[in-house]
Amino acid sequence: MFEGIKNKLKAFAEAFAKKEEAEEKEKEEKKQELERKEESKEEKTEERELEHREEAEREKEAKQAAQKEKEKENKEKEAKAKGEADITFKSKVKGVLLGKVRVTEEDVEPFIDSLKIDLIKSDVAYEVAEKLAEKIKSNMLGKEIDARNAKEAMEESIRKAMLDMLPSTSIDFVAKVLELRKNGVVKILFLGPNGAGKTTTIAKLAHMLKQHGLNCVIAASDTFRAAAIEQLEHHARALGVELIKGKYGADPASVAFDAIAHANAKGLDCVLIDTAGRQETNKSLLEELRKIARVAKPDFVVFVGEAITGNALLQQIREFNEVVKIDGIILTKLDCDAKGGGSISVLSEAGIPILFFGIGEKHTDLMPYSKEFVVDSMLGS
Ligand SMILES: Nc1nc2c(ncn2[C@@H]2O[C@H](COP(=O)(O)OP(=O)(O)OP(=O)(O)O)[C@@H](O)[C@H]2O)c(=O)[nH]1
Ligand SMILES: [Mg+2]
Repeated sequence: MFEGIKNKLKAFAEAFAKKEEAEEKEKEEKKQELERKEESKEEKTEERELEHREEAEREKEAKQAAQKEKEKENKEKEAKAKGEADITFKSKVKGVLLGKVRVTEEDVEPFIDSLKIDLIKSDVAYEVAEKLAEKIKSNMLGKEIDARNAKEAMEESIRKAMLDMLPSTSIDFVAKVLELRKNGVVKILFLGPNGAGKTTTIAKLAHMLKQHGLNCVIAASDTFRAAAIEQLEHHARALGVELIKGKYGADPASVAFDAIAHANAKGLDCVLIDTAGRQETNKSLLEELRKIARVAKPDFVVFVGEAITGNALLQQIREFNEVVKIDGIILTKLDCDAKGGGSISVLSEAGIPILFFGIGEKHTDLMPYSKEFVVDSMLGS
């Protein structure tokens, strides 16, 4: 769990312990008072018994049998009365000792304000942090919690608020490809910023699709970055997947076009089109991307972004989406993302499903979307 929240939970628990301490003290005083009252009641009962016995001694022998009977009756009554007194006393004490504390606005307000700042520091977008804080507050207000478990109650409330904000399901990628395959070769275009993990993710997906009996060809449409083609050749060889490449500096759209023609001719199932990384601010490179999309006419467009980009991720996605409509997102390097807030922001605000998370460099290091995974990687499971 990130440090900020950890500290806040600790502070919250301490504040509650103090609140409980004060209440415990008050309750202890009440308890002692109740006990005192109970003791004096018992003393009076004993005095009465003594009087009875003295009176009985003064009675005639003839009345002794009757007196004994009466004493027996009295004793039974007293035992019953004492038992009842015990029950009410015990239940009162029990209520006092339960230690439940109702969460008030006063308890929660200072915590929520600083939690909002922590969320923003952890890459949660401002508007998302605001919404989360409101949800956490309303989850906590009026709740009766055991003061000893204040930290757990707050943590649970944060977890619930986050889970409520995230979509429950995403697109089943393999099922989607199988569905699109009915209409011909499935063309999937990958785009995103420099070094985000596009090429590695394409290799991971080629492996996954192959495992499901789908044969792919990869289009090496990054003809720009040095060693980009060799990098793909290495993956393709390891996976036993075909690769269509051009020369460095060649038109990326024409490489994509050749790969599609190859897949059609060979009866392959899909074409995975790799593209060069580009920043969302570079107009001419974005224009080039538009051209690739115009030529390849992809059935599905995947944005590959790094979870570690944090707050800027949402803006990146919005800019790319203006150029070529994005159908799904893959967030990589979750294994290196200590903060985790970027994923939460994208999921709740982008309105585009996250298909997978990249969780390492191996071909199998791809994890299907699960909101529990996102929240656990932020809060710790
Ligand atoms: N830890 C980790 N590393 C990853 C993940 N995905 C990719 N990488 C690594 O990130 C680096 C860049 O990955 P690439 O696949 O070359 O990224 P790219 O987006 O194709 O890069 P450009 O084509 O240069 O824009 C490589 O060292 C990958 O091994 C992931 O999920 N976790
Ligand atoms: Mg690449």
